[in-house]
Amino acid sequence: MSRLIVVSNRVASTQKGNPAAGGLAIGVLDALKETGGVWFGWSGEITGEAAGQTQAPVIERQGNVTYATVGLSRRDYDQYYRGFSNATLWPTFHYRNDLSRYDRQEYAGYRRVNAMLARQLQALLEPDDIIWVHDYHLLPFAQCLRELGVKNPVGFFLHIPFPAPEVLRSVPPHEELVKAMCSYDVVGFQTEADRQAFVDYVERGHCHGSVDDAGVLHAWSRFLKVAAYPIGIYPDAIAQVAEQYTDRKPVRSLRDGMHGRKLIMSVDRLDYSKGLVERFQAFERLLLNAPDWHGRVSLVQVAPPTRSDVQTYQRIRQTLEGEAGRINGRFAQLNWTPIQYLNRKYERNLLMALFRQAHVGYVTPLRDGMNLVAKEYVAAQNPQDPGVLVLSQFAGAAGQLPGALVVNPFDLAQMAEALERALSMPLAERQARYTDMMALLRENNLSVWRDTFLADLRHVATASSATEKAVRRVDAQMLRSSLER
Ligand code: ADQ
Repeated sequence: MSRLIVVSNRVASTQKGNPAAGGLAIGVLDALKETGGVWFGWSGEITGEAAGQTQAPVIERQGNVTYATVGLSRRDYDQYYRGFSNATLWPTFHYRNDLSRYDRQEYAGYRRVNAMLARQLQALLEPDDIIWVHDYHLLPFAQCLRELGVKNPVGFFLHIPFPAPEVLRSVPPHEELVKAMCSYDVVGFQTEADRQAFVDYVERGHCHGSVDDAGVLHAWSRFLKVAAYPIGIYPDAIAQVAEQYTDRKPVRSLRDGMHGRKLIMSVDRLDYSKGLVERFQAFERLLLNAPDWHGRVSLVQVAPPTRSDVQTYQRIRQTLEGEAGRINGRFAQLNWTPIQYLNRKYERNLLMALFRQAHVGYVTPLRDGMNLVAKEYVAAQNPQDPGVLVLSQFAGAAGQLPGALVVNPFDLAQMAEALERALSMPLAERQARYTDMMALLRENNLSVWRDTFLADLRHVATASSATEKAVRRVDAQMLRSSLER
Protein backbone atom coordinates (compact mmCIF):
# COMPACT_ATOMS: atom_id res chain seq x y z
CA MET A 1 0.00 0.00 0.00
CA SER A 2 1.26 3.50 -0.81
CA ARG A 3 2.90 5.51 1.95
CA LEU A 4 0.75 8.11 3.73
CA ILE A 5 1.95 11.69 4.21
CA VAL A 6 -0.09 13.73 6.69
CA VAL A 7 0.23 17.50 6.67
CA SER A 8 -1.25 19.66 9.44
CA ASN A 9 -0.38 22.99 10.96
CA ARG A 10 0.94 21.48 14.21
CA VAL A 11 2.69 18.19 14.83
CA ALA A 12 4.47 18.94 18.09
CA SER A 13 2.76 17.09 20.90
CA THR A 14 2.60 13.81 19.03
CA GLN A 15 6.27 14.01 18.36
CA LYS A 16 7.03 13.82 22.06
CA GLY A 17 5.15 10.51 22.25
CA ASN A 18 2.17 12.21 23.86
CA PRO A 19 -0.67 12.22 21.34
CA ALA A 20 -2.59 15.48 21.43
CA ALA A 21 -6.13 15.30 22.78
CA GLY A 22 -8.05 15.72 19.53
CA GLY A 23 -9.32 13.18 17.04
CA LEU A 24 -6.91 14.34 14.37
CA ALA A 25 -3.89 13.16 16.33
CA ILE A 26 -5.36 9.86 17.46
CA GLY A 27 -7.07 8.89 14.22
CA VAL A 28 -4.31 9.90 11.89
CA LEU A 29 -1.52 8.37 13.93
CA ASP A 30 -3.13 4.92 13.68
CA ALA A 31 -3.26 5.23 9.89
CA LEU A 32 0.37 6.34 9.74
CA LYS A 33 1.48 3.37 11.85
CA GLU A 34 -0.43 0.97 9.62
CA THR A 35 1.12 1.99 6.31
CA GLY A 36 4.22 3.81 7.52
CA GLY A 37 4.50 7.43 6.64
CA VAL A 38 5.40 10.97 7.40
CA TRP A 39 3.67 13.60 9.54
CA PHE A 40 4.76 17.02 8.36
CA GLY A 41 4.03 20.46 9.78
CA TRP A 42 5.08 23.33 12.00
CA SER A 43 7.08 22.44 15.12
CA GLY A 44 5.52 25.25 17.14
CA GLU A 45 8.88 27.04 17.28
CA ILE A 46 9.52 30.62 16.23
CA THR A 47 12.90 31.02 14.53
CA GLY A 48 15.10 33.99 13.76
CA GLU A 49 14.88 33.44 9.96
CA ALA A 50 13.59 35.99 7.46
CA ALA A 51 9.93 35.78 6.39
CA GLY A 52 9.31 32.86 4.03
CA GLN A 53 12.56 31.17 5.03
CA THR A 54 13.11 28.14 7.19
CA GLN A 55 15.71 25.45 7.80
CA ALA A 56 15.20 21.98 6.30
CA PRO A 57 12.77 19.90 8.38
CA VAL A 58 13.91 18.29 11.62
CA ILE A 59 13.34 14.58 11.13
CA GLU A 60 12.52 12.20 13.99
CA ARG A 61 11.58 8.58 13.54
CA GLN A 62 9.38 6.56 15.87
CA GLY A 63 8.79 3.04 14.50
CA ASN A 64 7.63 3.40 10.92
CA VAL A 65 6.36 6.98 11.44
CA THR A 66 8.60 9.91 10.56
CA TYR A 67 7.89 13.31 12.07
CA ALA A 68 9.18 16.14 9.91
CA THR A 69 8.80 19.61 11.40
CA VAL A 70 9.90 23.10 10.50
CA GLY A 71 10.01 26.37 12.46
CA LEU A 72 8.36 29.64 11.41
CA SER A 73 9.81 33.13 11.47
CA ARG A 74 8.07 35.67 13.72
CA ARG A 75 6.62 37.48 10.72
CA ASP A 76 5.32 34.26 9.17
CA TYR A 77 3.76 33.25 12.48
CA ASP A 78 2.09 36.65 12.87
CA GLN A 79 0.75 36.85 9.35
CA TYR A 80 -0.06 33.22 8.51
CA TYR A 81 -1.09 31.83 11.89
CA ARG A 82 -2.21 34.65 14.17
CA GLY A 83 -3.39 36.77 11.26
CA PHE A 84 -5.11 35.24 8.25
CA SER A 85 -5.73 31.76 9.75
CA ASN A 86 -7.01 32.77 13.16
CA ALA A 87 -8.18 36.37 12.80
CA THR A 88 -9.79 36.03 9.33
CA LEU A 89 -10.63 32.44 8.41
CA TRP A 90 -11.51 31.07 11.86
CA PRO A 91 -14.08 33.75 12.76
CA THR A 92 -15.60 33.90 9.26
CA PHE A 93 -15.89 30.12 8.93
CA HIS A 94 -17.66 30.18 12.32
CA TYR A 95 -20.05 32.88 11.06
CA ARG A 96 -18.43 35.61 13.17
CA ASN A 97 -17.75 38.17 10.42
CA ASP A 98 -18.09 40.78 13.15
CA LEU A 99 -14.84 39.48 14.69
CA SER A 100 -13.07 38.91 11.40
CA ARG A 101 -10.52 41.32 9.95
CA TYR A 102 -8.82 41.32 6.59
CA ASP A 103 -5.29 42.50 5.96
CA ARG A 104 -3.65 42.04 2.56
CA GLN A 105 -0.22 41.62 4.06
CA GLU A 106 -1.47 38.84 6.30
CA TYR A 107 -3.05 37.08 3.35
CA ALA A 108 0.24 37.39 1.44
CA GLY A 109 1.97 35.87 4.48
CA TYR A 110 -0.56 33.01 4.51
CA ARG A 111 0.15 32.20 0.87
CA ARG A 112 3.90 32.61 1.40
CA VAL A 113 3.95 30.10 4.28
CA ASN A 114 1.83 27.59 2.35
CA ALA A 115 4.27 27.84 -0.58
CA MET A 116 7.27 27.47 1.73
CA LEU A 117 5.80 24.43 3.50
CA ALA A 118 5.02 22.87 0.10
CA ARG A 119 8.66 23.33 -0.99
CA GLN A 120 9.89 21.75 2.21
CA LEU A 121 7.57 18.78 1.84
CA GLN A 122 8.40 18.24 -1.82
CA ALA A 123 11.94 17.18 -0.91
CA LEU A 124 10.54 14.33 1.24
CA LEU A 125 8.06 12.96 -1.30
CA GLU A 126 8.24 9.66 -3.17
CA PRO A 127 6.27 9.02 -6.38
CA ASP A 128 3.72 6.62 -4.84
CA ASP A 129 2.95 8.67 -1.72
CA ILE A 130 -0.56 9.86 -1.02
CA ILE A 131 -0.91 13.14 0.86
CA TRP A 132 -3.62 14.05 3.40
CA VAL A 133 -3.75 17.73 4.36
CA HIS A 134 -5.74 19.04 7.34
CA ASP A 135 -7.63 22.20 8.08
CA TYR A 136 -8.08 25.87 7.29
CA HIS A 137 -4.42 26.87 7.72
CA LEU A 138 -3.62 24.97 4.54
CA LEU A 139 -6.41 25.69 2.04
CA PRO A 140 -3.94 26.51 -0.82
CA PHE A 141 -1.39 23.79 0.02
CA ALA A 142 -2.24 21.45 -2.89
CA GLN A 143 -2.14 24.35 -5.33
CA CYS A 144 1.38 25.16 -4.11
CA LEU A 145 2.41 21.53 -4.57
CA ARG A 146 0.94 21.45 -8.09
CA GLU A 147 2.87 24.61 -8.99
CA LEU A 148 6.03 22.72 -8.03
CA GLY A 149 5.04 19.89 -10.38
CA VAL A 150 3.92 17.42 -7.69
CA LYS A 151 1.50 14.89 -9.22
CA ASN A 152 0.73 12.74 -6.17
CA PRO A 153 -2.90 12.44 -5.05
CA VAL A 154 -3.63 15.09 -2.41
CA GLY A 155 -6.70 15.09 -0.17
CA PHE A 156 -7.95 17.76 2.22
CA PHE A 157 -10.17 17.56 5.30
CA LEU A 158 -11.72 20.67 6.82
CA HIS A 159 -12.26 20.25 10.59
CA ILE A 160 -14.29 23.44 10.99
CA PRO A 161 -17.55 24.47 9.27
CA PHE A 162 -17.54 25.68 5.67
CA PRO A 163 -19.67 28.85 5.63
CA ALA A 164 -22.58 29.70 3.36
CA PRO A 165 -21.40 31.50 0.17
CA GLU A 166 -22.71 34.90 1.31
CA VAL A 167 -20.63 34.66 4.47
CA LEU A 168 -17.54 33.41 2.67
CA ARG A 169 -17.72 36.34 0.25
CA SER A 170 -16.84 38.69 3.10
CA VAL A 171 -13.26 37.34 2.86
CA PRO A 172 -11.94 39.36 -0.10
CA PRO A 173 -9.86 36.60 -1.75
CA HIS A 174 -12.75 34.10 -1.44
CA GLU A 175 -12.60 33.04 -5.07
CA GLU A 176 -8.85 32.47 -5.01
CA LEU A 177 -9.25 30.32 -1.93
CA VAL A 178 -12.01 28.14 -3.37
CA LYS A 179 -10.13 27.80 -6.63
CA ALA A 180 -7.06 26.73 -4.65
CA MET A 181 -9.17 24.12 -2.84
CA CYS A 182 -10.09 22.68 -6.22
CA SER A 183 -6.43 21.67 -6.68
CA TYR A 184 -7.05 18.83 -4.22
CA ASP A 185 -8.28 15.45 -5.47
CA VAL A 186 -10.60 14.84 -2.53
CA VAL A 187 -12.09 17.58 -0.34
CA GLY A 188 -13.81 16.35 2.82
CA PHE A 189 -16.15 18.17 5.21
CA GLN A 190 -17.61 17.31 8.61
CA THR A 191 -21.27 17.48 7.53
CA GLU A 192 -23.49 17.39 4.50
CA ALA A 193 -24.40 21.05 5.16
CA ASP A 194 -20.72 22.09 4.91
CA ARG A 195 -20.30 20.11 1.71
CA GLN A 196 -23.44 21.70 0.29
CA ALA A 197 -22.18 25.19 1.15
CA PHE A 198 -18.98 24.51 -0.80
CA VAL A 199 -20.88 23.07 -3.76
CA ASP A 200 -23.29 26.07 -3.71
CA TYR A 201 -20.36 28.45 -3.91
CA VAL A 202 -18.81 26.59 -6.81
CA GLU A 203 -22.08 26.08 -8.72
CA ARG A 204 -23.49 29.57 -8.25
CA GLY A 205 -20.34 31.71 -8.31
CA HIS A 206 -18.41 32.93 -11.31
CA CYS A 207 -16.62 29.65 -11.68
CA HIS A 208 -19.58 27.79 -13.29
CA GLY A 209 -18.63 24.55 -11.60
CA SER A 210 -20.92 21.55 -11.34
CA VAL A 211 -21.15 18.42 -9.28
CA ASP A 212 -22.45 15.03 -10.47
CA ASP A 213 -24.38 12.34 -8.58
CA ALA A 214 -21.19 10.57 -7.53
CA GLY A 215 -19.99 13.73 -5.76
CA VAL A 216 -17.40 14.53 -8.43
CA LEU A 217 -17.04 18.27 -8.82
CA HIS A 218 -15.82 19.87 -12.01
CA ALA A 219 -14.50 23.42 -11.75
CA TRP A 220 -11.56 25.40 -13.14
CA SER A 221 -10.67 22.43 -15.42
CA ARG A 222 -10.25 20.09 -12.47
CA PHE A 223 -12.20 17.09 -11.24
CA LEU A 224 -12.33 16.38 -7.53
CA LYS A 225 -14.39 14.31 -5.14
CA VAL A 226 -16.28 16.32 -2.50
CA ALA A 227 -18.00 14.52 0.37
CA ALA A 228 -18.87 14.61 4.06
CA TYR A 229 -16.74 12.43 6.36
CA PRO A 230 -17.95 13.11 9.93
CA ILE A 231 -15.10 12.60 12.38
CA GLY A 232 -15.72 10.07 15.17
CA ILE A 233 -14.20 8.74 18.36
CA TYR A 234 -13.47 5.25 19.76
CA PRO A 235 -16.47 5.03 22.11
CA ASP A 236 -15.60 1.71 23.77
CA ALA A 237 -12.05 2.79 24.56
CA ILE A 238 -13.45 5.97 26.14
CA ALA A 239 -16.03 4.01 28.15
CA GLN A 240 -13.25 1.80 29.47
CA VAL A 241 -10.91 4.60 30.62
CA ALA A 242 -13.81 6.62 32.05
CA GLU A 243 -14.62 3.66 34.29
CA GLN A 244 -10.98 2.88 35.13
CA TYR A 245 -10.23 6.45 36.23
CA THR A 246 -13.35 6.82 38.37
CA ASP A 247 -11.45 6.53 41.63
CA ARG A 248 -8.57 8.86 40.77
CA LYS A 249 -8.12 11.69 43.24
CA PRO A 250 -9.39 14.64 41.17
CA VAL A 251 -12.47 12.62 40.18
CA ARG A 252 -13.18 11.70 43.81
CA SER A 253 -12.67 15.32 44.89
CA LEU A 254 -15.20 16.48 42.30
CA ARG A 255 -17.72 13.84 43.43
CA ASP A 256 -17.21 14.55 47.14
CA GLY A 257 -17.31 18.31 46.59
CA MET A 258 -20.78 18.01 45.04
CA HIS A 259 -22.33 16.80 48.32
CA GLY A 260 -25.03 14.96 46.39
CA ARG A 261 -25.82 17.92 44.11
CA LYS A 262 -26.43 17.41 40.41
CA LEU A 263 -23.53 18.28 38.15
CA ILE A 264 -23.74 19.98 34.77
CA MET A 265 -20.44 19.86 32.92
CA SER A 266 -18.92 21.69 29.97
CA VAL A 267 -15.43 21.30 28.51
CA ASP A 268 -14.10 23.42 25.68
CA ARG A 269 -11.10 25.31 24.49
CA LEU A 270 -11.69 28.92 25.53
CA ASP A 271 -13.03 30.16 22.20
CA TYR A 272 -15.81 32.58 21.26
CA SER A 273 -17.28 29.98 18.87
CA LYS A 274 -18.06 27.68 21.79
CA GLY A 275 -20.95 29.82 23.14
CA LEU A 276 -19.65 30.02 26.71
CA VAL A 277 -21.22 33.35 27.63
CA GLU A 278 -24.69 32.33 26.36
CA ARG A 279 -24.28 29.04 28.19
CA PHE A 280 -23.59 30.77 31.52
CA GLN A 281 -26.54 33.09 30.96
CA ALA A 282 -28.90 30.19 30.22
CA PHE A 283 -27.77 28.53 33.44
CA GLU A 284 -28.52 31.80 35.21
CA ARG A 285 -31.99 31.69 33.61
CA LEU A 286 -32.52 28.20 35.04
CA LEU A 287 -31.66 29.48 38.52
CA LEU A 288 -34.04 32.39 38.05
CA ASN A 289 -36.91 30.26 36.75
CA ALA A 290 -36.51 27.34 39.12
CA PRO A 291 -35.45 28.43 42.63
CA ASP A 292 -35.94 24.86 43.89
CA TRP A 293 -32.66 24.02 42.10
CA HIS A 294 -30.71 26.53 44.22
CA GLY A 295 -28.09 24.66 46.18
CA ARG A 296 -28.92 21.44 44.30
CA VAL A 297 -27.06 21.89 41.02
CA SER A 298 -23.66 23.25 39.95
CA LEU A 299 -22.16 24.00 36.57
CA VAL A 300 -18.51 23.06 36.13
CA GLN A 301 -16.93 24.71 33.09
CA VAL A 302 -13.43 23.58 32.10
CA ALA A 303 -11.93 25.93 29.50
CA PRO A 304 -8.17 26.19 29.05
CA PRO A 305 -7.08 29.35 27.18
CA THR A 306 -5.95 28.93 23.56
CA ARG A 307 -4.50 31.40 21.03
CA SER A 308 -4.14 33.86 23.88
CA ASP A 309 -1.99 36.15 21.72
CA VAL A 310 -5.00 36.82 19.45
CA GLN A 311 -6.90 39.83 20.83
CA THR A 312 -10.44 38.45 20.53
CA TYR A 313 -9.37 35.52 22.70
CA GLN A 314 -8.19 37.85 25.46
CA ARG A 315 -11.57 39.57 25.36
CA ILE A 316 -13.65 36.40 25.63
CA ARG A 317 -11.62 35.38 28.67
CA GLN A 318 -12.35 38.66 30.44
CA THR A 319 -16.04 38.58 29.52
CA LEU A 320 -16.44 35.06 30.77
CA GLU A 321 -14.67 35.68 34.06
CA GLY A 322 -16.95 38.69 34.54
CA GLU A 323 -20.09 36.64 33.85
CA ALA A 324 -19.09 33.78 36.18
CA GLY A 325 -18.35 36.30 38.95
CA ARG A 326 -21.62 38.16 38.40
CA ILE A 327 -23.80 35.02 38.40
CA ASN A 328 -22.03 33.54 41.43
CA GLY A 329 -22.34 36.86 43.25
CA ARG A 330 -26.05 36.86 42.53
CA PHE A 331 -26.91 33.30 43.64
CA ALA A 332 -24.08 31.80 45.72
CA GLN A 333 -24.69 30.62 49.27
CA LEU A 334 -22.10 29.99 51.96
CA ASN A 335 -21.94 26.30 51.04
CA TRP A 336 -22.78 26.50 47.31
CA THR A 337 -21.04 28.06 44.31
CA PRO A 338 -23.30 27.80 41.24
CA ILE A 339 -20.54 28.04 38.61
CA GLN A 340 -17.06 26.60 38.95
CA TYR A 341 -14.96 27.92 36.14
CA LEU A 342 -11.59 26.18 35.67
CA ASN A 343 -9.10 27.69 33.24
CA ARG A 344 -6.98 24.58 32.77
CA LYS A 345 -6.27 21.44 30.76
CA TYR A 346 -6.80 17.94 32.10
CA GLU A 347 -5.18 14.69 31.15
CA ARG A 348 -7.45 13.08 28.58
CA ASN A 349 -8.29 9.90 30.54
CA LEU A 350 -9.10 11.91 33.62
CA LEU A 351 -11.37 14.16 31.61
CA MET A 352 -13.37 11.14 30.43
CA ALA A 353 -13.83 10.05 34.06
CA LEU A 354 -14.96 13.58 34.97
CA PHE A 355 -17.56 13.40 32.16
CA ARG A 356 -18.88 10.20 33.73
CA GLN A 357 -19.67 12.05 36.97
CA ALA A 358 -21.80 14.65 35.22
CA HIS A 359 -25.60 14.32 35.14
CA VAL A 360 -25.72 16.70 32.18
CA GLY A 361 -23.18 17.27 29.37
CA TYR A 362 -23.76 20.88 28.36
CA VAL A 363 -22.28 21.42 24.88
CA THR A 364 -23.65 24.52 23.21
CA PRO A 365 -21.27 26.03 20.63
CA LEU A 366 -22.60 28.83 18.42
CA ARG A 367 -20.88 26.98 15.53
CA ASP A 368 -18.68 23.92 15.52
CA GLY A 369 -17.41 21.68 12.75
CA MET A 370 -18.22 18.53 14.73
CA ASN A 371 -17.46 18.86 18.48
CA LEU A 372 -15.81 15.78 19.88
CA VAL A 373 -16.61 16.67 23.49
CA ALA A 374 -20.30 15.89 22.80
CA LYS A 375 -19.37 12.43 21.53
CA GLU A 376 -16.88 11.81 24.33
CA TYR A 377 -19.43 12.80 26.99
CA VAL A 378 -21.90 10.18 25.74
CA ALA A 379 -19.26 7.48 25.44
CA ALA A 380 -17.99 8.12 28.98
CA GLN A 381 -21.39 7.53 30.64
CA ASN A 382 -22.23 4.70 32.99
CA PRO A 383 -24.72 2.55 30.99
CA GLN A 384 -26.63 1.78 34.21
CA ASP A 385 -27.13 5.45 35.07
CA PRO A 386 -26.24 7.62 32.08
CA GLY A 387 -26.35 11.41 32.00
CA VAL A 388 -28.12 13.53 29.39
CA LEU A 389 -26.49 15.51 26.60
CA VAL A 390 -27.76 19.03 25.90
CA LEU A 391 -26.36 19.90 22.50
CA SER A 392 -26.37 22.91 20.17
CA GLN A 393 -28.07 22.50 16.82
CA PHE A 394 -25.06 24.32 15.32
CA ALA A 395 -22.53 21.61 16.22
CA GLY A 396 -21.88 19.10 13.44
CA ALA A 397 -22.39 16.44 16.13
CA ALA A 398 -26.12 17.33 16.35
CA GLY A 399 -26.76 15.40 13.14
CA GLN A 400 -25.15 12.33 14.63
CA LEU A 401 -26.49 12.26 18.18
CA PRO A 402 -30.28 12.12 17.91
CA GLY A 403 -30.64 11.17 21.57
CA ALA A 404 -29.40 14.59 22.70
CA LEU A 405 -31.70 17.42 23.76
CA VAL A 406 -30.94 19.71 20.84
CA VAL A 407 -31.09 23.44 21.55
CA ASN A 408 -30.58 26.76 19.81
CA PRO A 409 -27.69 28.36 21.75
CA PHE A 410 -29.08 31.85 21.05
CA ASP A 411 -32.35 30.98 22.82
CA LEU A 412 -31.53 31.26 26.52
CA ALA A 413 -35.05 30.32 27.64
CA GLN A 414 -35.02 27.15 25.54
CA MET A 415 -31.59 26.18 26.89
CA ALA A 416 -32.76 26.72 30.47
CA GLU A 417 -35.81 24.50 29.82
CA ALA A 418 -33.61 21.81 28.28
CA LEU A 419 -31.34 21.88 31.35
CA GLU A 420 -34.31 21.45 33.64
CA ARG A 421 -35.66 18.62 31.54
CA ALA A 422 -32.24 16.92 31.49
CA LEU A 423 -31.84 17.26 35.26
CA SER A 424 -35.22 15.59 35.87
CA MET A 425 -35.23 12.97 33.11
CA PRO A 426 -36.31 9.49 34.24
CA LEU A 427 -33.73 6.67 34.13
CA ALA A 428 -35.52 4.63 31.42
CA GLU A 429 -35.53 7.58 29.02
CA ARG A 430 -31.88 8.39 29.75
CA GLN A 431 -30.91 4.78 29.08
CA ALA A 432 -32.86 4.60 25.83
CA ARG A 433 -31.25 7.80 24.54
CA TYR A 434 -27.78 6.64 25.61
CA THR A 435 -28.16 3.21 23.97
CA ASP A 436 -29.21 4.73 20.64
CA MET A 437 -26.35 7.19 20.63
CA MET A 438 -23.71 4.61 21.59
CA ALA A 439 -24.82 2.40 18.69
CA LEU A 440 -24.34 5.30 16.28
CA LEU A 441 -20.99 6.28 17.78
CA ARG A 442 -19.76 2.71 17.25
CA GLU A 443 -21.08 2.61 13.71
CA ASN A 444 -19.36 5.90 12.79
CA ASN A 445 -16.20 5.62 14.81
CA LEU A 446 -12.85 7.24 14.16
CA SER A 447 -11.56 4.40 11.95
CA VAL A 448 -14.61 4.75 9.71
CA TRP A 449 -13.85 8.48 9.24
CA ARG A 450 -10.24 7.84 8.37
CA ASP A 451 -10.72 4.71 6.29
CA THR A 452 -13.51 6.16 4.12
CA PHE A 453 -11.48 9.28 3.43
CA LEU A 454 -8.33 7.35 2.61
CA ALA A 455 -10.23 4.82 0.48
CA ASP A 456 -11.54 7.70 -1.64
CA LEU A 457 -8.07 9.21 -1.91
CA ARG A 458 -6.54 5.85 -2.87
CA HIS A 459 -9.28 5.36 -5.42
CA VAL A 460 -8.26 8.66 -7.03
CA ALA A 461 -4.64 7.47 -6.97
CA THR A 462 -5.53 4.24 -8.77
CA ALA A 463 -7.83 5.99 -11.25
CA SER A 464 -5.30 8.69 -12.12
CA SER A 465 -2.43 6.26 -12.54
CA ALA A 466 -4.68 4.12 -14.81
CA THR A 467 -5.52 7.25 -16.82
CA GLU A 468 -1.84 8.18 -17.02
CA LYS A 469 -0.93 4.69 -18.23
CA ALA A 470 -3.73 4.84 -20.81
CA VAL A 471 -2.51 8.26 -21.98
CA ARG A 472 1.05 6.94 -22.21
CA ARG A 473 -0.21 3.89 -24.18
CA VAL A 474 -2.10 6.15 -26.59
CA ASP A 475 0.96 8.42 -26.93
CA ALA A 476 3.19 5.41 -27.67
CA GLN A 477 0.74 4.06 -30.25
CA MET A 478 0.51 7.44 -31.95
CA LEU A 479 4.29 7.72 -32.02
CA ARG A 480 4.63 4.22 -33.45
CA SER A 481 2.02 4.79 -36.16
CA SER A 482 3.52 8.15 -37.12
CA LEU A 483 6.95 6.49 -37.43
CA GLU A 484 5.46 3.71 -39.53
CA ARG A 485 3.89 6.19 -41.97
P1 ADQ B 1 -11.79 21.79 18.60
O1 ADQ B 1 -12.35 23.12 18.29
O2 ADQ B 1 -10.56 21.78 19.39
O3 ADQ B 1 -11.54 20.91 17.28
P2 ADQ B 1 -13.43 19.56 19.79
O4 ADQ B 1 -13.97 18.75 18.67
O5 ADQ B 1 -14.40 19.66 20.90
O6 ADQ B 1 -13.02 21.02 19.40
O7 ADQ B 1 -12.12 18.84 20.29
C1 ADQ B 1 -11.48 19.22 21.44
C2 ADQ B 1 -10.68 18.05 22.01
O8 ADQ B 1 -9.87 18.58 23.04
C3 ADQ B 1 -11.58 16.99 22.62
O9 ADQ B 1 -11.05 15.73 22.33
C4 ADQ B 1 -11.53 17.31 24.12
O10 ADQ B 1 -11.65 16.19 24.95
C5 ADQ B 1 -10.17 17.96 24.27
N1 ADQ B 1 -10.22 18.98 25.33
C6 ADQ B 1 -11.02 20.04 25.39
N2 ADQ B 1 -10.80 20.73 26.53
C7 ADQ B 1 -9.86 20.09 27.21
C8 ADQ B 1 -9.21 20.28 28.48
N3 ADQ B 1 -9.55 21.26 29.30
N4 ADQ B 1 -8.27 19.41 28.84
C9 ADQ B 1 -7.94 18.38 28.02
N5 ADQ B 1 -8.52 18.14 26.84
C10 ADQ B 1 -9.46 18.97 26.43
C11 ADQ B 1 -11.70 21.11 15.86
C12 ADQ B 1 -13.08 21.60 15.41
C13 ADQ B 1 -14.16 20.66 15.91
C14 ADQ B 1 -13.86 19.23 15.46
C15 ADQ B 1 -12.42 18.84 15.79
C16 ADQ B 1 -12.05 17.48 15.20
O11 ADQ B 1 -13.31 22.93 15.86
O12 ADQ B 1 -15.43 21.05 15.45
O13 ADQ B 1 -14.75 18.33 16.11
O14 ADQ B 1 -11.51 19.80 15.30
O15 ADQ B 1 -12.27 17.44 13.84
